[in-house]
Amino acid sequence: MNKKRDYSVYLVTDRPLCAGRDLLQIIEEAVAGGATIVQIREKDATAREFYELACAAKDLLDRLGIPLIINDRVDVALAVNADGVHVGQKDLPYAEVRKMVGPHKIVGLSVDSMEQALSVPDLEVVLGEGGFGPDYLGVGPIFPTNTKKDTSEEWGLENLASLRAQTHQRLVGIGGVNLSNARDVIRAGADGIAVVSAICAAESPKKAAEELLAEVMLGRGLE
Ligand code: TZP
Ligand code: MG
Repeated sequence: MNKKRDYSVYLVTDRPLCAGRDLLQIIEEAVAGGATIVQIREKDATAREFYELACAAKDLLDRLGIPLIINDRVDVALAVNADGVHVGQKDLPYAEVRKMVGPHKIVGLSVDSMEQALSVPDLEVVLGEGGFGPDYLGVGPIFPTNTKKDTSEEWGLENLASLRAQTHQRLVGIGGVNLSNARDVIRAGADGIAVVSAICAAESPKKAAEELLAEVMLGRGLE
């Protein structure tokens, strides 16, 4: 199935934040509420644990028609035939990842600073004709967050808006994004919001995703 690539409400998972609840259940509820894409992010899992969780998530998200992205691990993404992979500045370089997964998978790249965001390589040079850039840049943290400890300095809305004015890349804002500021992140120029705790730790992941999607629509000037 050709899944729609929609970054509006991008759920990034974190099992410790799910308070003992089943991750697949949380994903299913979030998608029922309006999450448009899901990234499995496992910082402490073994390769086998990650693989098994990713297989189960792939089955579920294929049924729901929602893209599955794997954080960090290109091998796991390939093994489960995920829809894409997300890498940061300490992971394999973007051009290597693109070579490994081919032109059709989604590849997202985290950028920690304006300098990094504006120096995403010209991939026609790196990969030859037909080489191309990431499907989206993960820009963050936009606001303070307790979910990721080793973050760079916060971007803030002004820097996000400034980046928007200087690049045509698709931008997804992450870090401290919740119901109170999601609309502002979209207004500053992000194409979507990525959230961890705002959905994983919510009492109702479905309601949380529903409300976040409504804020994204309002940020775009749509009801
Ligand atoms: N990358 C930058 S900030 C962050 C990641 C994975 C964590 C965001 O978590 P939360 O709970 O949405 O602030
Ligand atoms: Mg990473």
